Amino acid sequence: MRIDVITLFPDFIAQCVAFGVTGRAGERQLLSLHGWNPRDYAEGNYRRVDERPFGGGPGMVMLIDPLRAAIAAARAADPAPARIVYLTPQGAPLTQAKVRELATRERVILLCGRYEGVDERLIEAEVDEEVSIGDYVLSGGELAAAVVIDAVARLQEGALSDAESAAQDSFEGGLLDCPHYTRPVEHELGRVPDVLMSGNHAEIARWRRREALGRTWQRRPDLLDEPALSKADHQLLNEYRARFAEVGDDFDG
Ligand code: 6GU
Repeated sequence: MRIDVITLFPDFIAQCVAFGVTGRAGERQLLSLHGWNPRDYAEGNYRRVDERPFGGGPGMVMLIDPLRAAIAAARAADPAPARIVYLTPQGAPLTQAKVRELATRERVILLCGRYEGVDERLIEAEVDEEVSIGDYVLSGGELAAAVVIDAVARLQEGALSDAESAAQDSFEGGLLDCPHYTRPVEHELGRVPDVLMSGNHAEIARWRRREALGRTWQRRPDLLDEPALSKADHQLLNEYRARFAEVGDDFDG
């Protein structure tokens, strides 16, 4: 996959994804990342990329032409057609489903705004979709772009080892992830649930499913489509609820 990022801070994006799984995806050439700075396409001695908004008000708006030239340069660098995604708090919320969809594309161009935003005419002419990473305000799209790149990189075939397999991640089954434990079994902070050391794989899978369902019910009821759950899942969730009613969430068996 190829990702081009239109940003005033290309070095920041490169640094953000230079480590861990995303760094490795780059080294393995599963993902190629290219930054394009609109300032390099701006005119005049001052290389202006922003101006005051018509109608007045605070902040600055990014100019059409430097952005358009940077997008054109990015497009021209590779013949594959690119989807243009603008990172903005006005966008559709980023979900794992959206990440999966973007991850299947051959090419994506991420457009990062700074200041109050980007001239709306540039968005209308060039942008295919607008994406937000949550209901809070960042001072620019760069961190959001790094979030998209990370989430998409780890889904590229070969990016994760078996041990890191994405299949069991939170959200991949529409549920939050179950809790995890490692050595030592006994610690002053508590004991690892016995079932995880039983060697009984069916029981372990059942425990993990119950914890994932229970956590999702407790923490993110908005994600839980109860009517759509299987009979077995209903039973697991009811077990969790019964236990919760009895001992709260510090039960570990
Ligand atoms: Cl994509 N950009 C900015 N500037 N702020 C955000 C955001 C994006 N998503 C949430 N807040």
